[in-house]
Amino acid sequence: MLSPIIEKALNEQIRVEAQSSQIYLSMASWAEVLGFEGVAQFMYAHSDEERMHMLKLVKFVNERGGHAKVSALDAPPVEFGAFKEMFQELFNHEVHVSACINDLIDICLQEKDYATHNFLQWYVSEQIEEEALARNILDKIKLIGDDKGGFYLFDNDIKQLITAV
Ligand code: OFO
Repeated sequence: MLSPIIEKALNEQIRVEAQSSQIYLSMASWAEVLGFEGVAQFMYAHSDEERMHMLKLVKFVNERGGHAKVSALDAPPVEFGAFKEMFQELFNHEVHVSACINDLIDICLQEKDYATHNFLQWYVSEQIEEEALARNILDKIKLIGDDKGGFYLFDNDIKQLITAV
């Protein structure tokens, strides 16, 4: 059984994951409109992955006797400047999500909710991977700089970084 404090905190994380999915969907659409098919595919897949993170939390909350709630989301930006800025934003957002997970884990320890603490370990590992992936992409983009040919190759190569949802 979830305490009201844990239920509220998990519902907030459901909103964070849904918001992440929306932001990456908007990034995907922007990249697609600009004709960068690989980046668009990567972002669409990433958006799906965030939705899966959200659904996993929804199921957990309901299985533990709580009520997972679907809340309003902020509209994400529709344009992202340059790809370097877009991937920087993706990295910053993942760092923010990691901080949210850490806060959630703190609350679990305060509440002595070891079942939720255990469930959240999956998210801890996932965030390590996601931050590393975002950092890796950002490093590549910085190396490419203004080289259009390099970016064309990157747009093709990024498809290989799509992880199974
Ligand atoms: Fe990429 O954040 Fe979910 O967990």
